[in-house]
Amino acid sequence: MPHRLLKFAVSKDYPEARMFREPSRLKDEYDVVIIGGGGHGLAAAYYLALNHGITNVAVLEKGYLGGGGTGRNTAIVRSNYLTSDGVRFYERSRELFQGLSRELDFNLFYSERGHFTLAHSPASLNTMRWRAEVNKHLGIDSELVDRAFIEKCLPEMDLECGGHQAPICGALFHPPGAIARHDAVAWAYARGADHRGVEIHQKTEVTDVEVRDGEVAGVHTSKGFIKTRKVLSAVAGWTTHLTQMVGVQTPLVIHPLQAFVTEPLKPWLDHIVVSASLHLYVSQSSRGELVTGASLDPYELISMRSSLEFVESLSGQLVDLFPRLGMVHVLRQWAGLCDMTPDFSPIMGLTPIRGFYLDSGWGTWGFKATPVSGETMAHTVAEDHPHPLIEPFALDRFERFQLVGEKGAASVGH
Ligand code: FAD
Ligand code: PYC
Repeated sequence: MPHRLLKFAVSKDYPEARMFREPSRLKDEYDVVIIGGGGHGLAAAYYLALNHGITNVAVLEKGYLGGGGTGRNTAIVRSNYLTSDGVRFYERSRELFQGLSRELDFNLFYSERGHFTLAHSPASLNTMRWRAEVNKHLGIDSELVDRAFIEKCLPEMDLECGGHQAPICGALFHPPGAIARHDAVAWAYARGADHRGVEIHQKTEVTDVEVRDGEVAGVHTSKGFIKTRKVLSAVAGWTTHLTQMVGVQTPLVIHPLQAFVTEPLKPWLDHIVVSASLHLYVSQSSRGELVTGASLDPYELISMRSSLEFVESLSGQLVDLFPRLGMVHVLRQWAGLCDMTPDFSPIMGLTPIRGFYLDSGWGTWGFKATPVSGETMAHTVAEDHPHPLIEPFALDRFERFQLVGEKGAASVGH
């Protein structure tokens, strides 16, 4: 054991520094209140302080930091989307992710693995080709690959899928596709925001938002009323609760999404593999666990219960693709809430209530957007004007029929 670690273990003279302060009470008033201590809310707080010098900010979290989707996702980061608006947005996030461990002085275990989206039919190969062309046009490393290439990179995979599914005929390959340590992203942004003066209040629930004459006047919380003229809602799967409080209508529907991890194995799967036809994706974490999931539970529900049916069906599909996994044990499973939009793109920016800003519609795709959503929402709140990168994601696009269709690029088939 290293000497320094031993010193920490046995001596009271070297207490572990706390990640961030635990403020004892709420102030009467803040310049900005951020609802939700997930990655998005904390990143927005960090960039408000860093880029705009706004530090009289409170992040209010009803549970614990990262206890929502941020600590429940499968940590895939990529920018191989289908629309130019989507590609530009997620690519900015990927760029920020690349330098984030250094910037926040916190090891986020960001690991570039290469991301395969498998095609099992000529039709899905066509979608992959379309994505590859859009991606390449915008300077993203992304290309169509054939069976020989896939076999070379993924020798353990059965391209015939055990004869139970249509064979794999090609794939979209995105070399910069990466994974990261999801909850560390929340902690690192929290620490960065705290160091710059932002207050983070856990176990503090927002129970109502006070609106007077169409403008935000404050928030009611489980610990009392706070005055503020700017509220950022960054609550992902709970967004419909918040929008009901202020009377803003959105097309969001909430579905559970489940995942499981296996016992840890020696490293053998370098890449991230997604099959829309098999409704599954899998990667191997730095701890050796296989992290895997499927498509959404097919019903609207605000519940984070997981089911045996999910593990049974996903395991079967996984073994079709990787027969050796038949002997591997499942370690744990869980579910999270996904605020789904009709076009599989987020809803970000201003709302009809002055001073009420939305960072929502993160569905199954929001972890990778954590840095860019923080950066662009901080700009939007500070300037009271949408950042150019999020203009396409405005709430009123549904009235203007200007959807940003990303269904064909959103993780597994839904
Ligand atoms: P959250 O992390 O959910 O944070 C919202 C917070 O708000 C919560 O902590 C909640 O407690 C708090 N809150 C709610 N209401 C209130 C209130 N009234 N007062 C105070 N606090 C409140 N995305 C990817 O990009 N890649 C993936 O690989 C991926 N995999 C996923 C796998 C699963 C199983 C799931 C469920 C999701 C996955 N996602 C993925 C999506 C991703 O997890 C989310 O989009 C993302 O985490 C949203 O982050 P957030 O900070 O906006 O919200
Ligand atoms: O957005 O890449 C993604 C993803 C994978 C699994 C869930 N979301």
